[in-house]
Amino acid sequence: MQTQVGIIGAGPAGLFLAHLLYRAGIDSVILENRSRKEIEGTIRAGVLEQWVVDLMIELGQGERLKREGDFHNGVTFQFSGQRHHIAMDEMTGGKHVTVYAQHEVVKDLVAGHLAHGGRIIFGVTDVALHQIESEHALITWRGDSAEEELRCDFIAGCDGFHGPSRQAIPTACRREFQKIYPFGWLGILCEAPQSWHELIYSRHERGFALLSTRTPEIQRLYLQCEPSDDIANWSDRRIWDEMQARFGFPGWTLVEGPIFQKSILAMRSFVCETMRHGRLFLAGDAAHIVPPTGAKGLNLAVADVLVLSCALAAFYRCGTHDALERYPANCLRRIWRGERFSWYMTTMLHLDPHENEFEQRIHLAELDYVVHSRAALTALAENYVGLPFEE
Ligand code: RFL
Ligand code: PHB
Repeated sequence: MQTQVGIIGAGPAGLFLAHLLYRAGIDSVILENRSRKEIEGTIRAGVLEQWVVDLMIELGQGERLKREGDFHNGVTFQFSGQRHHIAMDEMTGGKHVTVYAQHEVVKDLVAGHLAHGGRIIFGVTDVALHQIESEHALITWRGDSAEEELRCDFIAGCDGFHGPSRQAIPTACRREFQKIYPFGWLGILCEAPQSWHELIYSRHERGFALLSTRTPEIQRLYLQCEPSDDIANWSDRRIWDEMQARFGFPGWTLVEGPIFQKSILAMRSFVCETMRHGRLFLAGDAAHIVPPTGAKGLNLAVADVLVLSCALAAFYRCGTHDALERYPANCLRRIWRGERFSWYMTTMLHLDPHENEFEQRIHLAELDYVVHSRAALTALAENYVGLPFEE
C-alpha cells in the first residue's frame, strides 16, 4: 500500500489532519489500533476553542455541532463561599465556550472522511515505523493475520501519549520536559438535567471540583482526588456527598442522578520539543500533554495539525522543505502558552497537599484578583476561548 502521508492514530489530531490534507488534495491513510466503535465511545474532552468550532464548520463537518453543541457565554468560578460569572464573550469580542464531546467530534470526522473516500484502517496491531531518516518512510502493521506495509513520503505520529511514534525518535535526540501533579481527577457521567447554565470551576477546602455537561440529559462532573486512588473506594453515595460539599451554595441544588461511568486519571504536563525527526512529524498528545483544567489538549492537537497541513501543502506545491523544518518552532510557541495556561488554572484551582497555608492563601488571592480585575479577566478569557491563531 502506498500514500503521500501515513497517519498513525484516528484521534482528533489524525482525523483533523486527514480532512485538512484532503482539502489540500493530498492523499493519506490512517492506521488506528482500536475499533471504530471503541474510538467513537471513548469519553474525554468537552470544551472546544472558538476557532476549532469554526474549522469544523469550514471543513463541512459542523452540521451536528451547530445543532447539538452547547454554547455558553462564560463560566462560573466558585471559591470562599462565592460564585463569580466570567463573561468570556464580553472579554473576547463575542467568542463562546462550546461544549461538544470529543467522541462526537470523532464520530463526525470519521463519517465525513469515509464519505469522501478517505482510508481509515481500524483494529491494526504491531504498528512499527521504519526508515524515518530516509526519503522512503515505511509503516508496518498486522491486520487480520498477515504483516502489511504502507510506503509514504511522510509519517504523522498522531497516536497519543502512549503510541509508538515518539518512541521511534532515538532517545538521545529527544528533548523532553515534564511535571507530575500530586493529584488526579475522578470523572463521572450521570443521567441528570443540567444544574447550572454554565461550567462551574470550584476551589474548595476539600479540593477542586468541576461541573460540566454533555447533553441536556447527561452531565459530566469531576472531583480532585489522590492520583493513585482506586475507583472501587468511591461508592456513588460517597461521590455525590463530596460533590455536594464542594459545589454547595445557598439556594441552589446540585441535581443527582444515576452514575453510569466513573474513572480516575492522573495529571501531568509534558512536552517533547523534538516534534520532527527526518520524515516523522509528531502532533497532539504524542508530543505534549496538559492537565485538563484549562481544557486545552484537544485544541492544541488541532493547532499542530493545522500548521502541519500547511507545511505539507507548501512541500507538495513548491517542493520546499522550509515550512516542514519550521514545523516544531511554529507549533511550540502556542504549545508552551497552552502548557502555561493549563498549569496556571491547575495550580490556582487545586489544593496541593504539599503546599502550606501561605501558598494556599496566594491561590485565593489570585482568584480574587482574576474575578475583580478587568485586565486579569481579559487575559484568562482570551486563553480559555483560544489565543489568536498565528501561522
Ligand atoms: P488521542 O485522542 O489520544 O488519539 C490517539 C489515537 O491513536 C491511537 N493509537 C494507535 N493507533 C495505531 N497504533 C498504535 N500503536 C496506537 N496507539 C495509539 C489511539 O487509539 C487513539 O485513537 O490523541 P490526539 O489525537 O492527539 O488528541 C488529544 C486529545 O485526545 C486530548 O488532548 C484531550 O482529550 C484532552 N482533554 C481536553 N482537551 C480539550 O481541548 N478540551 C477539554 O475539555 C479536554 N478535557 C481532556 C479533557 C482529556 C481528559 N482525559 C481523559 C485525559 C478531559 C479529560 C478527562
Ligand atoms: C469536560 O467537560 O470534560 C471538561 C470541561 C472543562 C475542562 C475539562 C474538561 O476544563
